[in-house]
Amino acid sequence: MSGWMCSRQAPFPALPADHLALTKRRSPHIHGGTTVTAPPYDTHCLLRERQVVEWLPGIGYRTPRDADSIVAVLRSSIAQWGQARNQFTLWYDPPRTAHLLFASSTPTLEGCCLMKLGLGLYPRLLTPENFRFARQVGATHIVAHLPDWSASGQRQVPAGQELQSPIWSYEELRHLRSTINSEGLELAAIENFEPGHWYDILLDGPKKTEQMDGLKQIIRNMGKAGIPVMGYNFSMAGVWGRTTGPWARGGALSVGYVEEQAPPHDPIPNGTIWNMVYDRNAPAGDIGTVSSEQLWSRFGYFLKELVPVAEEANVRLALHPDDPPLASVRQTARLVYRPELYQRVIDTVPSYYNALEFCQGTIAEMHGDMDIYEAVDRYAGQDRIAYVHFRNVKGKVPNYHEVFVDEGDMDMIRTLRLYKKHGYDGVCIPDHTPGLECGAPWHAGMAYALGYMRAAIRMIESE
Ligand SMILES: [Mn+2]
Repeated sequence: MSGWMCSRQAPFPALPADHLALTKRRSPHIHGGTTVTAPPYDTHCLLRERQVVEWLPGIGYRTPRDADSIVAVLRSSIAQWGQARNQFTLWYDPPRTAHLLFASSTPTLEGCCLMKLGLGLYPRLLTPENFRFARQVGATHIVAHLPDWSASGQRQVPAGQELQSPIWSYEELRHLRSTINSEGLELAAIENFEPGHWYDILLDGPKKTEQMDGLKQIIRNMGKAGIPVMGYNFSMAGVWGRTTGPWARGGALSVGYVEEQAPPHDPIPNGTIWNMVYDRNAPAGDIGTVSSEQLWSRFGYFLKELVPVAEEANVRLALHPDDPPLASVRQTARLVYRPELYQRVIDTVPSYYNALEFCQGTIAEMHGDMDIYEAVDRYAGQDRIAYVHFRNVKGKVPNYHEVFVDEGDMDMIRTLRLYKKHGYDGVCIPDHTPGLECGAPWHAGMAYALGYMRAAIRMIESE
């Protein structure tokens, strides 16, 4: 590999401004840290305060070459660096250039996986033991699922304020990320605002403007803390109506939506959003009907207000589709219940920072103009997937079951090849899995899914 290395002592060339802009746009995982230690090899690039200085003689952006051959060269180098346990992350921007980025807190990727393996954890699971569990099964990233962080008792919130969910401060977020970093992992994303942060944005209520200011501050705090993605679900009814049964292989318990077993579509009571109570003293009554036009209007307000802040903060907003993907639930319309509706989301405010929390399982449950493979191809091809929920399913709405990653309707390897085709370099997490029959059903289920994913990613990366 020496043929394309430069000397560590060589001066770094200045890059044109448009290149730096591209670099910043394509690298949400670069955070404004301090200069990092370059590996004890010849230096390719150095990350300094959100700037990448790149030096790849002969294969840089000035010399267009086939992206695959560049990546092949980088891969062989990375395999060696990985063994040396240096810290790096790789992405490439086909076909124009290839970059190696060194980030101060990005854990080592062993070998070369453009896709990263992650584990999603609820507040009560955000413990050092579970971080080590994630490392042990090969994950490098954590997604922190925080909709009930305040109410869970895991967060220090003044008495009586847990339902109102004060906005997450920079210090809290920094501490959360540091705790994860200290176990050798990176915090890839936060998933879901707390109901108290934004119920009147969803409901078009009197506190809408005030709560939008709060969301903007959260996004700024996340950017400052170096958390690159905010996953969310723009929905009144949230995840609703699912039942549990022995539907996965061997009678493993899993969830699903079965029309005959679903509860009645009663209207949503006042003071409740997402099946969570934010006001115990709300007046009697319910929120009534929310039409599709009303929902898209509220969503448009949300995006137009928040995306510019997200761009400034270098935090991607990532929308989860509706689960279950019905056109309406409890008399409230749903935003993304067909795969093509994701395009409407993208087109509402075109920006790299208006992105998707791409739930393969939910999309596979949908009817629509395209199947799951066309959906991956389309949205990965637009570089709008911030991270992936990688799970499998049998059936479609209104009757489907979640199953083990290797037994559903979807060819998961085929989907991975499509992510690879588009140079997808984000995180894949198992989302949920059936529980395995043992003393630790959740952990065993996750370990099974992550082991499968790790092997599959390795396999397709070497193709
Ligand atoms: Mn999901």
